Amino acid sequence: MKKILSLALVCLSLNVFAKPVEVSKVIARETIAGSKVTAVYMDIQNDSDESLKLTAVNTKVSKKAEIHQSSQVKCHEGNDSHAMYKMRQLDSVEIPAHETLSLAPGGYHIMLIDLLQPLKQGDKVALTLVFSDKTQKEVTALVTSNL
Ligand SMILES: [Cu+2]
Repeated sequence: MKKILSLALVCLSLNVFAKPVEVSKVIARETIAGSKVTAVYMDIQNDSDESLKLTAVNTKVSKKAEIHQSSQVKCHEGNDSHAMYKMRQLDSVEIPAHETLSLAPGGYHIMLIDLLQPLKQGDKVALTLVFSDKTQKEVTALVTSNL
């Protein structure tokens, strides 16, 4: 009887402290021949009442995984202007309470740097997402060439 009671308490406390984070549409871009970097995209849904930050990403397929943001910048050369994408590394990216953050081409992404081997269409890449509340989430990215 005592055992049943303590089990019930564990379940109850897990429910109370659970931070419902759902990660979906996890995809990685197939590497271009000769390239040792690629980008990973996903949707991160924060169903909790508190804002959460993605602070780090760990993987075994590359030496480094960084959080990046691409932004479009206008370049002017004489009378000519054209748009190009610039990206910068971020320490973290915030997912506000009850919102979904999309990591997508042209915006936020996870950059895999110094890949140990090329990624081909259909490959799967295991990633561990680390959040500001110290929770971690394991996700699998499917490699695709259609990006
Ligand atoms: Cu990048």
